[in-house]
Amino acid sequence: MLIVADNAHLGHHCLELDGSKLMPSWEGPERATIVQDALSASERHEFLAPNQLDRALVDELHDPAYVAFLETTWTRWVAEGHDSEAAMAFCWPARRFDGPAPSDLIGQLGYYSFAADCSVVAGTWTAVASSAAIAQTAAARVADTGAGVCFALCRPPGHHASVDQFGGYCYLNNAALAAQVLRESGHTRVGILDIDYHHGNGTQDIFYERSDVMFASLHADPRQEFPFFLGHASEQGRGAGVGSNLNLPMPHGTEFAEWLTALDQALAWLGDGGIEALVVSVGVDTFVDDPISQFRLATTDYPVIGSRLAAANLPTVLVLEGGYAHEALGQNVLGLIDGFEGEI
Ligand code: SP5
Ligand code: ZN
Repeated sequence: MLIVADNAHLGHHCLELDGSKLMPSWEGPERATIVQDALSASERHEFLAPNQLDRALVDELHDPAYVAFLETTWTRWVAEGHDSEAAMAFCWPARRFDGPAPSDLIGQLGYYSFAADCSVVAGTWTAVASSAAIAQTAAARVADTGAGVCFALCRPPGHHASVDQFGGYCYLNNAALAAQVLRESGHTRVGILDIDYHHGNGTQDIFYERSDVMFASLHADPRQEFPFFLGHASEQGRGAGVGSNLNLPMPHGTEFAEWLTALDQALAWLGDGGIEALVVSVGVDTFVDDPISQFRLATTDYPVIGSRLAAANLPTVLVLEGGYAHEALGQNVLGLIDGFEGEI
């Protein structure tokens, strides 16, 4: 398979509030290296570097003021004299707070984020821009060259990033950008299938009022799991988007048989919607030994998932999201890709 990847993410290693302690994030640079090593060990895969970021396309989906904020946060943080290694908020516009963006940097950090599981460090913007460019390049390969499938080895991940908020280790929404590239290349309706353990709240937010991009997500029930405040089955879209959003939340402890039934349901729903291309948010944090997740999928399940995705028989962009069990991460991603290519 064609894999779009590069090493510009290496300088992004941020801090995460875990319990009441700031720790190195579960989402670290070694994740992409592990996946890259597993894929390059198998000679069936070819690597391609990303093209330069199409910033105008980013500004179509995200608030341009938010994108400019992300680009300049670290420089502003340093200029203000902070000596800590990560820029983070401590105050967020929670329920009943509804004012405009403040002028103060720490106020803006709260305004433009929704969680304290990630932060902005010196290498964040370079990594975020590269990750988004990887998704755009992978989608352009599928759209322009007729490549049937391409894997975007994105880091940081993207599916929690909304129109104007970062969180959940995500800053720009890579899968949403891939879908928009496919739309603008002439696919009239595109489906996004999100199989990460966590709900893709950001992707849902970006397309919630659109019917030309359908969004289906399999995830841990938000009553039990991050991102907690979005991802319920009752969320079906708004305005023109009503009927174009499908959430299939499942309880902690979900086994593969039940999960696969939900996958087939989501694929059937997207198929009934008449999608012409597919973007998959590929999180492998559904793995039984994932350190922050509570589903029970096995390494042998990922090739089965890959073959189910291939059976949709659509131009497909696979976009890497979560997966934190380092010892199995490479094998799980490789298994999904090999299963997609019929190598099981
Ligand atoms: C892309 C993605 O998978 N983002 C997930 C973000 C989840 N962040 C919150 C994690 C909280 C982990 N707390 C686990 C404590 C285990 N000791
Ligand atoms: Zn996840």
